[in-house]
Amino acid sequence: MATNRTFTMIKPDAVKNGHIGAILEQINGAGFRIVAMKYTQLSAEKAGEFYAVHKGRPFYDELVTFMSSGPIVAAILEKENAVSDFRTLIGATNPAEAAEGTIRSKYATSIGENAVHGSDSDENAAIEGSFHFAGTDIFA
Ligand code: RTP
Ligand code: MG
Repeated sequence: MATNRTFTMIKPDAVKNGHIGAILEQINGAGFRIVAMKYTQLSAEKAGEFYAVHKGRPFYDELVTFMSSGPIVAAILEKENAVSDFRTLIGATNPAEAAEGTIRSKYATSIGENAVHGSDSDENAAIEGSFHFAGTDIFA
């Protein structure tokens, strides 16, 4: 399997609850290398753009408000099979359904405030990575 990349955000709930260090440690421990990273806050406009695919869903406004409510950590991660392995590492969207030991099972508080984002395809990983980082911000 070729080495490839995924994109993640540690969401405002996990940042507020003091879990940045533990989450990054779990990500590194699972074999992902951080090739770009920043601590930032999304405007409501930027959060809406990032999650535009969900526009019209009942949770969209809540999601945009939540994702712009405080700072996040955004990062590009590299590993073999990155997208799928990272989705396994974070667990199901709803923490009540997330497998034991996954990041969401440990740190998410609800289906909306679920601690981390992970890209759902190689194509979206590339789009989401370039949404946050210029090529010169990436150090492979
Ligand atoms: P993400 O994109 O953040 O990695 O999450 P995901 O793929 O597991 O879930 P997705 O369906 O893409 O939903 C994006 C985010 O919207 C919020 N959400 N809230 N209240 C709800 O029913 C609901 N459903 C989704 C979550 O923050 C979810 O991660
Ligand atoms: Mg998603």
